[in-house]
Formats: sequence, C-alpha cells, structure tokens
Amino acid sequence: MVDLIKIKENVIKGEVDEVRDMVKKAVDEGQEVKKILDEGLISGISIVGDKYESGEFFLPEMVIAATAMKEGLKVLSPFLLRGDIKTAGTVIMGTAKGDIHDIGKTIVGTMLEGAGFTVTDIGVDVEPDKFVEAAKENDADLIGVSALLTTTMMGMEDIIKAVRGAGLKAKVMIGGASVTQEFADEIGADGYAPDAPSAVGKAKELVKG
Ligand code: B12
Repeated sequence: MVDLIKIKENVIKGEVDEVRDMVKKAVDEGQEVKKILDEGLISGISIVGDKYESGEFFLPEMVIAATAMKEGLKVLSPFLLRGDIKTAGTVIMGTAKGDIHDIGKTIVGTMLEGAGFTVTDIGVDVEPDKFVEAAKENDADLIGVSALLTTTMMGMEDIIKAVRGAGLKAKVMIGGASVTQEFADEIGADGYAPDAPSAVGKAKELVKG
C-alpha cells in the first residue's frame, strides 16, 4: 500500500513524477480518493505554505510543489467527478482579480460538478465585470469566488457589488485560505465554505433558496 505520508513528502519536495505515480498507485489499490487528496496532496501543500511563511522555502519551491500537487490532482479529478447528473444548478467559478491561485478553486469546481452542478470555470485574476458577464451568459444560479491573498480577498466585495448592481439572481459564495465566515458576513456574501466538501453543501443550500 502507498503510504499517504510519502505522497505528502513528495509534494513538499516538488517531486512531480513521484507524486503522479504514487497517487495513481494509491487509486489503483483502492485507497479512498478523499483521503489521498486530504492526507497526501492538501496536507503537503499546506506545509509548503508554512515553510514559505517561515522563510524556509522561497517562491521556486512553492511553484514546483504546486506543480506536483496539480499532477496528483489530475489523476484524482475523474474520481471527484463521479456520479453526475447535471441538474443541481449552474455555477460560475473564478479567482478574484490580482490572484493567480487556482488549485482550491479547481477542486471546489470539480466537486461541485461531481455533485451535479454545471460549472463554468472562468479562470484566475478575474475582473468583477467578467464574473457578471459570465453569470449573465450562463444564467448562473451561483458565483463562486476564490481568493488566497489578503489583498485580493479585499476585492471580493467589488464582485458582490457588481453582481447586485447588475440585478442578477446569482448568489455569491466565497472561499480561499484567508477567507472566514466573519469576512463573508462583513462584505455581504451569500455564503462561505472552508473546504470543497462543505462548499458542495453550501452551494446546494444557496441554490435551493
Ligand atoms: C501553491 C501556492 C502558490 C502557487 C499557486 C499555484 C496555483 N496554480 O494555484 C504559486 C507559487 C504560483 C503562488 C504564488 C504566490 N503566492 Co502563494 N501559496 C500557495 C500555497 C502554498 C498553497 C495554496 C493551495 O493551493 N492550497 C491548497 C488548496 C486545496 O487550498 P485552498 O486554495 O485554500 O482551497 C481550499 C479552501 O480554501 C476552499 N476554497 C478555495 N477556493 C474556494 C472558493 C469557494 C467559492 C469556496 C466556497 C471555497 C474555496 O476549498 C479548497 C479545497 O478544500 C499557499 C499556502 C496556504 N496555506 O494556503 C500560499 C499563499 C496563499 N501564497 C502566498 C503568497 C504571498 C504568494 C505570492 C504573493 C508570492 C510572491 N511573492 O510572489 C504569489 C501570488 C501571486 C498572485 N498574484 O496570486 C501567501 C499569501 C499570504 C496572504 N495572506 O496574503 C500564502 C498563504 C503563503 C504564506 N503562508 O505566506 N502561491
């Protein structure tokens, strides 16, 4: 059996091939996909963040670790997508202006798809107007906004204002490492969730009513 701690260690070291191969092997062995994601990939990249914060790692280490994590995620994605009948609602997902972090957004989008939502991912560094445009075009029920930087998090309020200003029916759900429920309340977001599984629950709740 692949030891998930080894996947975590290889994410930290940025060993792209090892991470991809070990994740594949763990899936083939029948290990639980959510466990591989949480205990292998996500716990590895969190440590990378801590090391960057403490000055032990620099940007290149963070980039290569993110690349390794994304390779692992590619292997897991089809499994996160299982069981879809697309009826739950239409969602626009994007990362706020000035922010290029997309790993969390992609996981949330993929799990929403897996739960039956139709998801349009509009990418990273997205201007508020683009969220509005995409929501109009797709007649969206929900807009999911991700931000990982304290600076770009502040721009989320502009997205909410733009959506409300355009008179759209879409609700706005926010998330990302530094976002909290308190912050979401403060800027008037319709919902917040701390991780992908709870984002699915929150999205269902928001779309229902
Ligand atoms: C990987 C990473 C990068 C990669 C990103 C690669 C990519 N394609 O995404 C690279 C190397 C490019 C990068 C760049 C930078 N980064 Co960076 N990065 C990280 C790191 C290590 C991990 C982020 C991650 O992917 N986590 C894993 C995912 C799964 O977690 P997540 O994003 O939080 O998502 C989960 C939840 O938050 C939630 N969620 C996420 N989005 C949404 C959306 C909705 C709607 C909902 C409901 C939920 C939800 O669900 C997800 C799944 O469970 C973090 C450290 C950390 N602890 O977060 C730093 C971190 C976010 N980065 C940081 C910084 C400073 C930067 C740079 C400014 C560095 C620099 N000097 O250039 C640049 C910013 C560039 C920019 N303009 O955006 C700081 C931010 C500090 C701050 N508070 O502002 C952090 C916290 C590191 C640190 N400890 O200092 N980074």
